[in-house]
Amino acid sequence: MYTQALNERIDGPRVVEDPEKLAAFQARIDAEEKIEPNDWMPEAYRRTLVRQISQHAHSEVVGMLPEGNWLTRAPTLKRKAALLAKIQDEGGHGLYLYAAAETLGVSREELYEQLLSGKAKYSSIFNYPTLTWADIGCIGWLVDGAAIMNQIPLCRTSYGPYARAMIRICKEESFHQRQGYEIMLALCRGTPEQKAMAQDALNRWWWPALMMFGPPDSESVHTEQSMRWKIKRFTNDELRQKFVDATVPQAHYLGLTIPDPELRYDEATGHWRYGPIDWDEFKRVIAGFGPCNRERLAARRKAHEEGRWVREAAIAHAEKRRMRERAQRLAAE
Ligand code: BYC
Repeated sequence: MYTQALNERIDGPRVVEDPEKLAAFQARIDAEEKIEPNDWMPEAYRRTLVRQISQHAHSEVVGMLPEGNWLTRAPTLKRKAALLAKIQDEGGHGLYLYAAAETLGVSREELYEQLLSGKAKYSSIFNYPTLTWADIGCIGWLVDGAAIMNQIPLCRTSYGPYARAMIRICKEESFHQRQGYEIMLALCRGTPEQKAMAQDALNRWWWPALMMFGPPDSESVHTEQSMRWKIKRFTNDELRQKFVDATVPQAHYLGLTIPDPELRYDEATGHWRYGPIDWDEFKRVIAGFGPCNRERLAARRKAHEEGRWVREAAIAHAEKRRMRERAQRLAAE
């Protein structure tokens, strides 16, 4: 029943599935088997994956923009080389993820069109501006840190191509997080002005980083079903708590203050308890009204337009090659 209900919420006609097939599919999931592209799967499972994987891919390519803003202003050659490598990795992550989504019967062009038209979502975090060099440190430390927390469990997600893509992505994310933390460490050990810049960046990025994990479990539309299908292995709130527990001591090591007056260590549970998150801000940002939504989509549209001649040339070249090969084959016959 829940499968049918889910189908109504996700784009596409409602599909009524064969209960026997559904039960056999769930048994495979429960037995921790990986689902592969040619296996039977409920339509709602396929749509959920296309939605999540494509949003993830879009987040990677939009996520290149806030950091790209600092490439020409990186403080040293070494910093510039590391940042450049990180941004290129993100482009690569987008490509693996679009390829994983394509195994579910959608084309990359179709998915990209959904991003450019504003129909598809991408992570809320990339709609915030990067005002100082410390923001690049915070993106690596907090944004990639949150991404790792969310993505390590995705290496065990039930859909094979997604799980395999995530293994490689997570290795690279780990370097990204370290380079960010190292930027923060250098700033915090620097002049008082540099430390103040690090604190200011933490003040601005902390709450948006917590929002990356998605709405609270009580309001998360997809969590319950995605957990049953083992697409998600932890709920949004569970991952958010793991992130807070891992990150607070790192902030203390830097000598920085987390901008949350209600933050306190709970001896009984061993968890850091945090204050209320501004979910109205989150809703505004994912509805398209964050500080940089327009700018981000405009940049992606411009890049797509400027790359048109490359795509056309590649298609023309492939066509020419195909014709030549065909002519050679005919001549040989
Ligand atoms: N931003 O029912 P829920 C990176 C949407 S890339 C925007 O909990 P779900 C990086 C959600 O899509 C980081 N939208 O959904 C890159 C849904 O809307 P729809 C990206 C959000 O899917 C470059 C609605 O809210 N990571 O780290 O069960 C440089 C209800 O939510 C957000 C991934 O994509 C958000 N933050 O759980 C540096 C990881 N949160 O689709 C770093 C894979 C929720 O019904 N994705 N929404 O219109 C996931 O793990 C899950 O999709 C989420 C959401 C935990 C994000």
